[in-house]
Amino acid sequence: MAEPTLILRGIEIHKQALDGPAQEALVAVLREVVRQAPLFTPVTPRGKPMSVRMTSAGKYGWVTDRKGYRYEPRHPDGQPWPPIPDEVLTLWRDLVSAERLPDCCLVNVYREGARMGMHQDRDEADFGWPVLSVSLGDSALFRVGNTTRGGKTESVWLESGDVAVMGGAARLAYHGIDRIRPGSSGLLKGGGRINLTLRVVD
Ligand code: MD6
Ligand code: FE
Repeated sequence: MAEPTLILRGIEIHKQALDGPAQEALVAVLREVVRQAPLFTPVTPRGKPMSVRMTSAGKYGWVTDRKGYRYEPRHPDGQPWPPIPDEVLTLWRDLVSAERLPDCCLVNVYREGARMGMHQDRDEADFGWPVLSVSLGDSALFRVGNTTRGGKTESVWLESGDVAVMGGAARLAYHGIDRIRPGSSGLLKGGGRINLTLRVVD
C-alpha cells in the first residue's frame, strides 16, 4: 500500500486502498462515532450554513461557527469527541507514520447536492504533517489548484475506498469537492458520501 496509484499536483492518491469488506467495517465503526458525536451542520464565520454535515473523533474536532474556524476539544453539545477508531489509525500508520498519530479525524457527510468550496487546510500548528483523506460511498469530483487562490486547477474522481495523502509542497494546495455522483456506490444505505480527514493539530 506504500506506492500511490497516481499523484495529482503532489497529492498521492491510493486507489482502492480499502477493499469492500474494509469499507463496510469502516462504515460500521463510523456509525458508532456518529452515535456518540452526532452530525451537525457547520456555519461559516460569515453565517452561511455549509452543505456538508460534520462531526469529529480524536483529541480535537474541527468546527466552524460565527466565531471562526478552529479546533475544539469538545463537540458543540459539550461532550468530548470519541476516540479515533483503530481501523482509521491503521491507515495513518501504514501511509504516514507510526510515531506520531493524528489528533483529529474530521468526518464530512455529503448528500446529493452537497459540495465543498476551494479551501486550504491551515488551522493546524505544523504543516510538516500531511493530511490523510479517506473516501467512502458515492464518487466525488475533487479539484486541486495551487498554494495561492486562483490559477489553473486539475480534477479527479475520488471513489469509495480511495485514500489521498496531502503532504509536502501539496500540503497547502487549495482543493475542494465540486459535486458527488449520486448512485455511484451502494456502500451507504440511502446513498451519499463520507470523507474522513486525519490531521496532526498541535
Ligand atoms: C473531501 N477533502 O474529500 C474534502 N482536505 O470531501 C478535503 O478537504 C481534504 O481530501 C485535506 C486533505 C485531503 C482532503
Ligand atoms: Fe481540505
